[in-house]
Amino acid sequence: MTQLTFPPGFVWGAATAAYQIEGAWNEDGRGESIWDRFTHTPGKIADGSTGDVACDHYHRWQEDVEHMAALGLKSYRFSIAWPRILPTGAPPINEKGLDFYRRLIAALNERGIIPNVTLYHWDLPQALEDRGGWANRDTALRFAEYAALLFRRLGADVPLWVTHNEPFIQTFYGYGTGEYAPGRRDPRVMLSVAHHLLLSHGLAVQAFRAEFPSGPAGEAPCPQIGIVLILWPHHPASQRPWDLRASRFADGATNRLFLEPLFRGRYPEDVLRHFARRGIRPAIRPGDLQVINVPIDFLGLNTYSRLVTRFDPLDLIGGARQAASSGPTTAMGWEIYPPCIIETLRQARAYTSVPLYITENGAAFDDAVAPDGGVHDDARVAYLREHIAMAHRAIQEGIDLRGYYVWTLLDNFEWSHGFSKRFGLLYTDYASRRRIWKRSAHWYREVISRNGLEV
Ligand code: GCO
Repeated sequence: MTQLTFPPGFVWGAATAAYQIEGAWNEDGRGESIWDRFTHTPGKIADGSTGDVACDHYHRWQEDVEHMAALGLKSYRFSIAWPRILPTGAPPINEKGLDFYRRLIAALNERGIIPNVTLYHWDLPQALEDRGGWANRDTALRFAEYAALLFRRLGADVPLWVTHNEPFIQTFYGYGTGEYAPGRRDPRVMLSVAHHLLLSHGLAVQAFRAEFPSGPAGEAPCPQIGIVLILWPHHPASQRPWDLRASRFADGATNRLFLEPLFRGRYPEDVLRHFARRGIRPAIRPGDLQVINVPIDFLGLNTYSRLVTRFDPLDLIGGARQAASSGPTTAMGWEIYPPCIIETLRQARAYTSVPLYITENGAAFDDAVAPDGGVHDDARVAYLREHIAMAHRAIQEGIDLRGYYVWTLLDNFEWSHGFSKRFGLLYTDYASRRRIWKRSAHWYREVISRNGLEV
């Protein structure tokens, strides 16, 4: 057994997202979001469920904060539901919605748990989708207005702000394949959607700097702002040129399409060319890329697995298809591949020297409450142990990794899978909404209290 110790001040966290846990979808003035509309449309969600109640966190948030304190979390990453603040996407403010987050943030700060707040985890106000959603450039301007308002009202109490969570998922699943809200299958708008999401990020960061000008040189700014990307390490299914090309394209469409504009102020040529040949072009205006390329304070990375790609001539958009994985998988069918942590961090480091966080990592398994009342999720403990060990190796390698967040605090609404996939440290009993600590929660509490683990 070796003891792996993390640097002092390493940020141990857990993450959630508003629509996945809050419920109370039409309470206290909250407006309709694209996820409400989507889940209320029959056939969209595997088990026919919705986020109308979800984990009922909106009413049970105090209990949830107590669980976080008992776990010893140093930070809690969550998102704000835009339609709670601005029910139709634009002012006036719904003060009751703002109050909910104000109270949550205060309770976290009182317990020494750093709030890490995402402005957008996919729950666009439906009123904005009705005007074109992210395919409409105006949505980027509305987002900047919403962000500025939150910076003004809550900004100083939140040390870590995130503009977007995984613009890739919103772009491709929301507007390309339609598997996620708003459920549009319109590949022609995909690149414009990505561009408007990125533009809205840049505009929000500008608004943030206007509210919180940088301090003296050499001093870490507080509060800070960044973005969260999902990065998949890509591996070709074989060394044949067409598989290599397909894998390179998959990396371009998922990872480089976002990394390059954010950190180099340009889109990857090969990806643009690939889409242009299929008549898909982003609506870029002069000056946009400078806005997107605005300096940020940190980068958050979500990583779960890797993608092994083989060429597929029938896939008209990508020419790429994911090969079936040979190793063990999670309940999502995702290969368990711990080096995803270090490969993802290395790719990010090639683009930027800002501090990095793993803002999501975790696994779904078919957890059940045992006759003794416990949830013995040994597979999740093993998954987390191996992935956290990789995070430690990355730090040894000199990567400036500042924190690690488990996805997720408690079992919740897993998008188009509904409640059928459990990722939580805490088990949610959906009949009673009771939370039960899984073995992984007890284990993670130990990791946090020792600031490390044994492998
Ligand atoms: C995501 C989302 C989470 C998911 C998680 C598991 O990053 O995709 O942030 O909302 O629930 O990734 O699929």
